[in-house]
Amino acid sequence: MKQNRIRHFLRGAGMGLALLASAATPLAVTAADADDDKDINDGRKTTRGDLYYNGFSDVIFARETIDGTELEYALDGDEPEKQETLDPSYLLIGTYDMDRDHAVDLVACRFLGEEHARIIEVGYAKSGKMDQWHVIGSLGNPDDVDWDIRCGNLSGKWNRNSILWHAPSLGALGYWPDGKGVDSWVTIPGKFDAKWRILGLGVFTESARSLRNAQKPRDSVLFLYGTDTVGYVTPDDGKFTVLGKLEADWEIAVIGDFSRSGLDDLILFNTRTRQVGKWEKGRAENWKSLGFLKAGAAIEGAGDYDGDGRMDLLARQADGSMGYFKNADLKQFVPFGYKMDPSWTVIP
Ligand SMILES: [Ca+2]
Ligand SMILES: [Ca+2]
Ligand SMILES: [Ca+2]
Repeated sequence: MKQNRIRHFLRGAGMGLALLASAATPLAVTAADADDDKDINDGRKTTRGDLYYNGFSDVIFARETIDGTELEYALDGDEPEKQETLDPSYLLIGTYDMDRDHAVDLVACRFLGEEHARIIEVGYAKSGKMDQWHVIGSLGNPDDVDWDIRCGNLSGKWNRNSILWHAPSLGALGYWPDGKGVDSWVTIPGKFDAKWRILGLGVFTESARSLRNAQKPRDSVLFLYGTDTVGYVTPDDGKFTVLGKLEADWEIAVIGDFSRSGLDDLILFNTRTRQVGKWEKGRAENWKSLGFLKAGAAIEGAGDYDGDGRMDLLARQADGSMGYFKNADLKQFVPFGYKMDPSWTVIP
């Protein structure tokens, strides 16, 4: 598994409301709007990583320095442009649309209070603009529990993203649904201890269908259990379904619906042989080889970089050249025309 270098386990405390009750200064900030609970499909589709909603994925680069996190945005395949540097209290989570305008926002958390770990504030920068920071909620955190915080559509409502919290030391897994804060905490039943590591969120079940029979983008939590078992946990019942086992040197590189089945596929990478493969619809039984990466090349993410409605694989060549494999076809590399040093991480 390629680790996002910007991401690390969070230092924090306690779980959900029980945790909040024990916090010295409980905080709950929620920006609720009038139609908060409505489940509306407006027919528009959010493109992954698309900061300004034009149907072309953008690439967000970040790197950590002593002063904080440097950010650069490469819009629609153009050269990256420097953004303001975030102070070290920020930890980036990823790009998700939190205010339902179909333009993704940069979701992050901040460590506030004494020793910068006592309160975790989760919020988003609208369309990646740091001067438009919106607080989703804050979690009092007196006991320094490590939290892994993620984002995805866990409630199954159209175009609503939730904040997922996982504390292996407590075995706790739960989420703040639909852009709401700590008061709305939903526990996912089960004990998810240190054997459980989140790989990401994705759509792996076909059960969620709307009245119009269109697939709703409800995510499950993709986990690596133990050293080699990949499977997903459904948010309602905490049920774990095994998708497959990773053989030696294989890692999950990317989650995305490349085959346009409505279910997410898993793109796998072999760190020794450099082979790239796919578990179609996430299932190991649907294994397919996609080919081999050149030495020094790496898969960096996924999006629709040419705006044709199909997912492409973002890649970096050995010389730092950024580009994408059209439709995840390793024979069709399309360069963006700029290079990025590997010290720059791509934010999903
Ligand atoms: Ca764009
Ligand atoms: Ca947005
Ligand atoms: Ca495409």
